[in-house]
Amino acid sequence: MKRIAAALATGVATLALSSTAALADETLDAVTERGELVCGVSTGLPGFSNPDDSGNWTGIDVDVCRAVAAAVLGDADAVKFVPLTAKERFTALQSGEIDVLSRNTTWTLTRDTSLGLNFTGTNYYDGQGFLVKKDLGVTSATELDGASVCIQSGTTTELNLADYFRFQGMEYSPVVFDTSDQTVQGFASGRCDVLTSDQSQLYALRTKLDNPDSAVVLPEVISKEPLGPVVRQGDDQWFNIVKWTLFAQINAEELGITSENLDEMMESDNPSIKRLVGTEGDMGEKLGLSSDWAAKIVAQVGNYGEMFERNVGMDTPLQIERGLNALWTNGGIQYAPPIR
Ligand SMILES: N[C@@H](CCC(=O)N[C@@H](CS)C(=O)NCC(=O)O)C(=O)O
Repeated sequence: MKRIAAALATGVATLALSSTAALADETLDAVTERGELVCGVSTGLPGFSNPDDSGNWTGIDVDVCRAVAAAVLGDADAVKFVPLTAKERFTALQSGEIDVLSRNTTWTLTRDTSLGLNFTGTNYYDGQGFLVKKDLGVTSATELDGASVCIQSGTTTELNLADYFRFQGMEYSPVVFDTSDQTVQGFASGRCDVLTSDQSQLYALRTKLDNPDSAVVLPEVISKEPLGPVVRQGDDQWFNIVKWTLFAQINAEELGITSENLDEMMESDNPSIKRLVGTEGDMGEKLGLSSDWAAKIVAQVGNYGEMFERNVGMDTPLQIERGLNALWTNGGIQYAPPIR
């Protein structure tokens, strides 16, 4: 009896192992063969993922895709961007239409478990806020009883809004849209008193108003919205590659390695720098990549700080301070495990 049970258990273990083995490496192989990474992004959100008139995509989420392409294919431009609404995004990843989802997506327990997906990290720490017309004279979210609220379907924003109003004992009427452009148009044309979304996006959406100064962001932040890249469950190698791409950028900032000084850094004697840029050790090999995988990321996309400043920082129309997204050594919470 015991022997049968043991044999059965071994059989089950073998079965489990071989099915995992069948899935392993699938995405890396597919991307390498295709010569292009397929990345799911938003339909258009300044600073995060936004196409210009000629179809060139920019933003901090777009740069995450470019960094993965630099690490895997050695070319940050070898990316096909697939614009997705909030409602479409998870199905696109589950079905294999995209290799990575990098679309201001909040990491939650439900999404990390029951959707069959894995969040790989946080490229932007956000929180939900409210944008109101200045002439409404409202200075706090607690004064919003009875308001109509423009909101996007299929988001954590919808769920947090319901929680917040219920907990405050306030009423509201939701005005629901599918894309951010529709949501901001709804707000601009007076369909609602208030627009709610992740705070970073409020600043981005405000730039789309005819007169951005006619609207103000209220001080309350009603939720935690850690936004990050997502992959399918079942391909641990790909999960590691996407996860360590962002960690490499954060570590590069911490070590002072930038796209500008990378050549100098290739000559450094600092063991941590040597491991990151690939002049010592076999970190790339462990990921199934070349030894200069992280050097390529930094050369072509930059470190985390460069990526942040270029897309959403103080010199951009969004003018967002590093705040929570500063490195842990600088009063923020961006912290990456060591490359060793
Ligand atoms: N972070 C939240 C909200 C994400 C979201 O989709 N927000 C809207 C705010 S307007 C957006 O980004 N829309 C961009 C688009 O329509 O493509 C989530 O993961 O559910």
